[in-house]
Amino acid sequence: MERIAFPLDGAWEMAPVEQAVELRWWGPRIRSGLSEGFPIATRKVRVPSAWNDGRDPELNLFRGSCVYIKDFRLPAAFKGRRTVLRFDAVGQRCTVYLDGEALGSHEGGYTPFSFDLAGKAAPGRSHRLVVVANNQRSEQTFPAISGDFESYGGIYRSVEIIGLPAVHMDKMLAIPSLSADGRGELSISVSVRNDSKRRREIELRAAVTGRGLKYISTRAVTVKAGAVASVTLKMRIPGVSPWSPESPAMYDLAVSAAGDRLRKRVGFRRIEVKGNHLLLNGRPIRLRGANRHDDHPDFGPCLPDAVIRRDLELAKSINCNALRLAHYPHREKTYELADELGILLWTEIPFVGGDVWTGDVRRRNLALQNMLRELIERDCHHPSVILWSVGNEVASDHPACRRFMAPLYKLARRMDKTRLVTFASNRGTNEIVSQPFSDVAGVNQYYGWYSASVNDVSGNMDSIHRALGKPIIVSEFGAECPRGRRGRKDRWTEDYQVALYRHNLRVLGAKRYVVGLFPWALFDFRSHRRMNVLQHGWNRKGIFDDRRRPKLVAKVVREFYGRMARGEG
Ligand code: ADA
Repeated sequence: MERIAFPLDGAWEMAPVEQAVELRWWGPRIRSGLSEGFPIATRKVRVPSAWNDGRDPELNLFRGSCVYIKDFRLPAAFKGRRTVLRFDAVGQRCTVYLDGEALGSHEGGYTPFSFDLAGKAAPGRSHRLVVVANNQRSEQTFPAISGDFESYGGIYRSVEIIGLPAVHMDKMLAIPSLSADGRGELSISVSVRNDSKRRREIELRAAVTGRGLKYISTRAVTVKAGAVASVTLKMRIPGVSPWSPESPAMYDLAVSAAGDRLRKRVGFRRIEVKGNHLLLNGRPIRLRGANRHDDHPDFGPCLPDAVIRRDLELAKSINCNALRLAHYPHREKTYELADELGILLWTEIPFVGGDVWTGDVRRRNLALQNMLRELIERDCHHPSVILWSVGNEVASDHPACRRFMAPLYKLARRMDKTRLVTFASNRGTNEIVSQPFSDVAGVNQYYGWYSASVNDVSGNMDSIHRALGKPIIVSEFGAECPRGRRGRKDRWTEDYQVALYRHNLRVLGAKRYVVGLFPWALFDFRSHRRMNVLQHGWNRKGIFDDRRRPKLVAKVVREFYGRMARGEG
């Protein structure tokens, strides 16, 4: 018996409510989804979508809670199955109720989570699902107030109910890499649950196929009635083609247990740091990158697959071989396409700013650990991902911050020994987190934009490198201008952006300890913090504008990265 899915995307009812007051007064009605008599009448929306994606002017600036209501009946095929309600992501935190009863809450707007509906939902009955989503920011949230991008709110990725067979796999982590002798390595850890009333002896089977290869590994597993068995399967596969940006060789992985089957696409590559070098499959590589936000003027954070593909192709068109997915996990399709198109990824959790040594520090650290765990669980099979980043521009010159970040590094390394761990710092030589913890140091610098002169780039980067003693990825540099604004009257012109890029690329590209360049940013992106006369709610540091039209600087990057790719940079 295979697992089945019942999609809950499509038409939902939705109403905005003010978090503090209305949830207290109207709580019981809201939890039950009794929309008649709600403080604000419900409206029809399509899930997935974000309420502040720009399409509804009334809600575009709303930072608060919205209630989503959906009535559904499960099809007969769900009879006798354990059912699980799965959200691909809800921005930014939510509480979920089924038929008036709380199923639980989730914090973090970018990764999947699920609730067990065993004994709570069955075919033949009508059910009411209520989701209260909230997108407010404070110094205690992740991202915090200072985060320079939109906090999208709502059910903006897919929702479904999954019907599981009696024996099924709960969670699967498949981590691929490449051994020094060229074998494909795959570590598969999975929990097998037996919901039946008798003990089951099953065969766990993993098959890797593709490119003329078929490699199968099996393991006998005994699971008592009502119990869960955790199993790890290690495969060492001869004859694989290594994955790389030039040759992104992908394979199909199918893991099955008593009829339940999970599929993923995997690829095999090795990433390491040796001295001042970054090595991909044993050979030095320099990352020709850019920073991308998961954002679009027409779709907010719900970019159609074809638009994501086009974004990645645009990155390749300016000779990028890498992207930093700032500052949170992007839609999973992005990673699938990066695998397929051969783009190396830096991916991170939304630990952006925030006052990390006040309030309930422990609770907030656990919330971040959970975001990191969910990111690694979701994306650890993608060969494109080479760097887990545990944050951006936090107060990493402060001892309390170092203590706060240590568990995040530890968790990433415990879950995945094959990737590098980093974070993006803007604390220059005062940095006390990258030095002890990062495999490669991420450095954000805006010489010539926010600070002093662009001529400071070289000396300052050398000082940072001396202080940290490890290879550096310049994770941000850039200048802002609306596309088409020309001249020399001030810094906000395409001409100034070009000059700043030319200097940074030339100076940083010549430093061999700089193993990656990630200009800020690939595209202009929404940010309501950005309200000066030239911004109107957009951060305009893109190489392309919000509609993906190139600025003059696109040619500068394309030519420089082209030379770098040919080994001339
Ligand atoms: C910071 C931050 C980015 C971006 C950038 C800017 O370095 O990490 O999120 O907002 O500044 O444009 O100022």
